[in-house]
Amino acid sequence: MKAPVRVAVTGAAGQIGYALLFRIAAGDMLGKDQPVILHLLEITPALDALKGVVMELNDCAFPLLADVVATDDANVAFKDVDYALLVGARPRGAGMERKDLLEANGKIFGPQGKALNDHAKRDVKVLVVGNPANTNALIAQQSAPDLDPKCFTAMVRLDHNRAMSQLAEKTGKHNTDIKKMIIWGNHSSTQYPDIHHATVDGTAATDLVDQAWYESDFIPTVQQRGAAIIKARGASSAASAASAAIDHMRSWALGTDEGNWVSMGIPSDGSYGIEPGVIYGYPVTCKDGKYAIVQGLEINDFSRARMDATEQELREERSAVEGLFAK
Ligand code: NAX
Repeated sequence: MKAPVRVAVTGAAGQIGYALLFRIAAGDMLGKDQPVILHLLEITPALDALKGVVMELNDCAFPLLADVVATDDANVAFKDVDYALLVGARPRGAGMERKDLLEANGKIFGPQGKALNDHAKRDVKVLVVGNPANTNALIAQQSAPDLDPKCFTAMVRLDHNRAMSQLAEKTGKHNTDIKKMIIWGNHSSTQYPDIHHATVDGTAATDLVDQAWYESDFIPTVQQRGAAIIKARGASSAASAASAAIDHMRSWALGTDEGNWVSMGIPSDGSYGIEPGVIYGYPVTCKDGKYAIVQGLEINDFSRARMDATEQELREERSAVEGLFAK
């Protein structure tokens, strides 16, 4: 059996946390041969609830769960961690403008970035789930000057999975038949789900669906899926978000399948003409614990306009938070 790795989860007593921790402890994220020590971070008022979650984790008697650390101190939560899933965030309150939301989250992700900088393993893999995920990831990254900027990623995998599921349903195939889906840009309603490179059971997706469906049905459905779930369930996506977080980390740590790729929000290096530095959804392949942007894809005018629109939103978000990086 391998030596245990340390996995931090913030917002651990929240609804995504509740759907996430048990799957990590069961080995779904890092494999059935990889023991884990869970580091759970919550705000002080949620520590009692967190205690209950820890009791349940223990009651599962998971063979792979080596230990649990539960705390309200980020310096303890991120000590020596190999993986960090930043789920806890400040939700948008009534009458809150986007700027207020970014600022409130800056107060969370700045200090957490600094704590990761000071305490985490040097090759820590950080996934930000808490919204606005891309810009929260940027704040944490900019507050961690001693860590490689590539350690910080944001989750667009739920959007990626939603897009695969929609295309599978439309074409009467299974989601395992869908390859090479892409979510470009921000995890927000400006995200661009791109099927131009996708295949369905080996056939180009664009040969199987018409442009009207793609433009007027598929794209808005994927972009607004989160809102549709809130309307139906009376609560935001939790199990599917947790599942996507598991998928994101698993791909990053254990690699992507040959002949396929996944979408990850990562620091732009200027690929595809995107402003360097913003955390942008890209198609990536992963190998040996590292991700690489898929290069050389042809981008038509339809895609270009949408990729630029979501980039513009990320540039604006970045301008709004530039003063919030923790030093
Ligand atoms: P919950 O409100 O159920 O849970 C959040 C938890 O975070 C709470 O227990 C809270 O006490 C804790 N928390 C708040 N501030 C904290 C801090 N500074 N340190 C540690 N813990 C803190 O929300 P949940 O439904 O679990 O969603 C969590 C986040 O995921 C939200 O920001 C949500 O918008 C975001 N989502 C992101 C998605 C994505 O695809 N990137 C999809 C799902 C989800 O909407």
